[in-house]
Amino acid sequence: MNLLPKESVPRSECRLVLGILYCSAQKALEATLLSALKMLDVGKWPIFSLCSPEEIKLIRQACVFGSAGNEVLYATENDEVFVLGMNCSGCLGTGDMQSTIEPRRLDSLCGKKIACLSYGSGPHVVLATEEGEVYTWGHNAYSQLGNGTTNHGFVPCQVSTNLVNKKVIEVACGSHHSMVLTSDGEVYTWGYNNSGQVGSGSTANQPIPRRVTSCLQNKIVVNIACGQMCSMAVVENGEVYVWGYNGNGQLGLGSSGNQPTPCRIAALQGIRVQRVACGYAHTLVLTDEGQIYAWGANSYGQLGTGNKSNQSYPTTVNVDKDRVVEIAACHSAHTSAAKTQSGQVYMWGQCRGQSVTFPHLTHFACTDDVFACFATPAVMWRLLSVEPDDHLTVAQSLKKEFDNPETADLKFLVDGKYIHVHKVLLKIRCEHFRSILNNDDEIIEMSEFSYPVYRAFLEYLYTDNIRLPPEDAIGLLDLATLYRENRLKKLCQQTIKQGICEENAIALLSAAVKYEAQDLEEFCFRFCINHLTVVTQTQGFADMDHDLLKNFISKASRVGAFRN
Ligand SMILES: *[C@@H]1O[C@H](CO)[C@@H](O)[C@H](O)[C@H]1NC(C)=O
Ligand SMILES: *[C@@H]1O[C@H](CO)[C@@H](O)[C@H](O)[C@H]1NC(C)=O
Ligand SMILES: *[C@@H]1O[C@H](CO)[C@@H](O)[C@H](O)[C@H]1NC(C)=O
Ligand SMILES: *[C@@H]1O[C@H](CO)[C@@H](O)[C@H](O)[C@H]1NC(C)=O
Ligand SMILES: CC(=O)N[C@H]1CO[C@H](CO)[C@@H](O)[C@@H]1O
Repeated sequence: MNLLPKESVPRSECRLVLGILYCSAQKALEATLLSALKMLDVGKWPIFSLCSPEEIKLIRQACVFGSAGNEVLYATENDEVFVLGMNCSGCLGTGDMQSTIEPRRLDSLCGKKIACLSYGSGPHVVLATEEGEVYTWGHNAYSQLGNGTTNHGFVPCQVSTNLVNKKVIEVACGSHHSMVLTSDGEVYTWGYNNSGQVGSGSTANQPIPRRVTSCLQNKIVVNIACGQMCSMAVVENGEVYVWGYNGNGQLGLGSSGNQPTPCRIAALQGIRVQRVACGYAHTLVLTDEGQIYAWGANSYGQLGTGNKSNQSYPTTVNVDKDRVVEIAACHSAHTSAAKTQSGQVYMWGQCRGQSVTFPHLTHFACTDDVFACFATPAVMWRLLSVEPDDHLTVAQSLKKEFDNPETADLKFLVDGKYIHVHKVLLKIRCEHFRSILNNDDEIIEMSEFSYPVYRAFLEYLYTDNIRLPPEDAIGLLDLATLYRENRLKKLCQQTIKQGICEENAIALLSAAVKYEAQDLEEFCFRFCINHLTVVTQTQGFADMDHDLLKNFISKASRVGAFRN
């Protein structure tokens, strides 16, 4: 016999506590499910360990950058922009030279929705808003901020020269030069031009945005990328134009001479390219048939060709039988990554010090994680974003419609309160309603069950789940038995088991016996035996039905509860 004295809790309080516990658990679960739908997964980026889980929950866009992944800029769901980390060259845009271990708000960018962002090695940052405005800050020794000076920019400043009335939709940075693409397919560049990466035809640095013309003059550009000191543009018809540094064959022209102006990659004749991605000195393109071509430096196997010899011509990369849908590279790293249509993520090139010369299948779900875990430096190849997704699944839509008087065509009146439902849904979901509901029913009065029980039952038909405290679950178990809803019966039993306490154990046991729930009866019986001293002192025990009490004592005696 269990002789340990236990404090007994009055029945009503016990029920209240269980109800509260139950409700708060349910709320937490719902919040988790909801935020999982649109939460940014930054778990693999070490710098985010400086943010609290609450802060991380609010993040919708983020970019980790800098020479060692020690700087980050992020935007929250309220369009607030924060920065965190070292302050190299004022690249945090906070207006001072302070590094910060706590997120600091960039007031001047708050409320502007960020469309895209890129950064150089200085670092300098180039950001475009959804309105198409461009802001720059950070390192500026080569005029890479595009405002006509070479003073470092400690706060974000809008770049407007030559971009007035232009909507910028993509940005790309090399080590020290900047490039933007406008909605009408024009490309503008500025900054360091030691190798012709500005594409203007001279090696002087370019202090303000300058449209890249020559053979791009009449072309519509749809995608841009920068390597460390080179620039690339994909045009509407799938051709690729390249300019700048070419010492490792990264321009794919079959030569190693730098190009001061855009030049079409003739070797890709007949191949329609959709996207281009540049590593430090290598290039990847993705074709409209889901194939990858690579060229340029290959000292770390970043071309994925199986050896380490540089290639100055495009070479096919065999990733997977499946079609590739995304390629990833970053101007500061020698790492390459790709994602296939079925969601497989591959990586190759420099991977945590190793040289991986063939595409290697990873366990990651996105190419971003390859850069978080394997690239040197570990920085983002793009602005990481979650798409705001307000689509509701069929299940979520139905859940929302439960007890909605606006769309309902039937009400139940229970204990003087209405519950609004939809006939067709009840008929689809429940055999009982299929047989009893008539087309002209509008109100049905219900007196066999209490309001919480009947409401929980109807809600179950919309959600597959039950929400009620364990003692009401006894009533629901009764209902489920009557309506022959076996799954609901199981859920009730589960709820009751999870809610059993010394105060309610006898009541739950009696219910289990009454509704012939043998498994539950056994469970409640075991609980009573394990807490016999306290249970036998409860009101529930005093009120116990005579036959049930006899059975209980005889069964308890058989399991040895009264031995001493
Ligand atoms: C360019 O930016 C720098 C750094 O923010 C600033 O000092 C300078 O006044 C700006 N120049 C112009 C012409 O806007
Ligand atoms: C950029 O560099 C190229 C040569 O590499 C040079 O011919 C051109 O004039 C430079 N552009 C500007 C705007 O100075
Ligand atoms: C390939 O390019 C790399 C990267 O710049 C260079 O260091 C290396 O010497 C080149 N290899 C060959 C065989 O040319
Ligand atoms: C390296 O691989 C490429 C592509 O398969 C091939 O064309 C080239 O000949 C190889 N180089 C060496 C040195 O094996
Ligand atoms: C407070 C702090 O860390 N300041 C540093 C910011 O960065 C500059 C160089 O970019 C350093 O000189 C400062 O010491």
